[in-house]
Amino acid sequence: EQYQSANGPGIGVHGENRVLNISHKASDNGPGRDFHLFDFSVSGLEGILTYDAGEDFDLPGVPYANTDAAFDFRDESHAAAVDAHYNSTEVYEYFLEEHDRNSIDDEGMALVSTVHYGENFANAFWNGSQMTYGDGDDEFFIPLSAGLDVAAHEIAHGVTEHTAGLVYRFQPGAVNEAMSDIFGVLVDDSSWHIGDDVMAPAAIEDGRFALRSLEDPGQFEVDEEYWEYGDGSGAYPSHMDEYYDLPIELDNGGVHTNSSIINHAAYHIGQDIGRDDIGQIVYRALTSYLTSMSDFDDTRFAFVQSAIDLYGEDSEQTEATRDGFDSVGIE
Ligand code: ASN
Ligand code: ZN
Repeated sequence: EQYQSANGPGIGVHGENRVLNISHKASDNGPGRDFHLFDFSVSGLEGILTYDAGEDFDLPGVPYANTDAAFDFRDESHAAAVDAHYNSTEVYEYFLEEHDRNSIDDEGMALVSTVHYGENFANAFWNGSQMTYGDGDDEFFIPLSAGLDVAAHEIAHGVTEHTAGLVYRFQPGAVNEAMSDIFGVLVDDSSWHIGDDVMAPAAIEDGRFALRSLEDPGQFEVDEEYWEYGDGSGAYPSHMDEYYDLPIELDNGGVHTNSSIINHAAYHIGQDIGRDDIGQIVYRALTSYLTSMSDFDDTRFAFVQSAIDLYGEDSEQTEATRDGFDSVGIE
């Protein structure tokens, strides 16, 4: 099938005006033709393709379509699709410009997203081949594609799968999660929080203005079911002293819980040397040193060795990396 590229305006979940790269089938050229959120404008990239699950669970669903090039206020449900499509481009550009990486596999594989996954589905995930976004439950989350950090987190899972291949359980799984959180914050503006654009008003009123914090993990609480496996505080851990000894049935052995310890080390390093340099160190660690079974100690080694490779043994970057891991009790 031949596609003809076009541009279309769109409005995001938070009302942002965006210009989208879209397309229509070359054979379908008359009025009322279907415009798809399919972007074939980037050379060397197979495409940025956004699909609609229509509140069902089939993936990828159908191409996200509209009979007008404008994905705007005339249909509010476009907003989640507009953001998924737009944010994929932003994350693609981050990896290309900062790390010379051409998409998830570094060979230009298509960035596929599906929106309107399930009904009131309050999560987003990478399923091994694509990103998937629920519309949120309005109690905790709004549509999850509204978060650039969420998109970066999910796409980074794809990058990790194609590089280190960290298994998704216990410490290697927590490192996997931390890689996604760290890239999540680095792609998205200047905050060190994950999910600050996708919380529902009710959650924000409750003080839950983000899902996780790399800066101060303990300001948020983990799932109550996990509390008895930690130090009793219920807080996300920021030090090995606060490690959650979770069984595999709970959060795959703490992948979203103990990840905060690595997250917090990265925050400390980033505070010392800046977001660009910590980004280079993390990317090199992920692509050159971490493997499927790397634990927290291996992660310290991978970060420190990457800092040495990039900046030298006696550099402030290497010193900051050692200090960052010291400060969370990974020594
Ligand atoms: N949003 C979660 C994540 O990407 C979904 C999951 O538990 N895999 O980590
Ligand atoms: Zn994740």
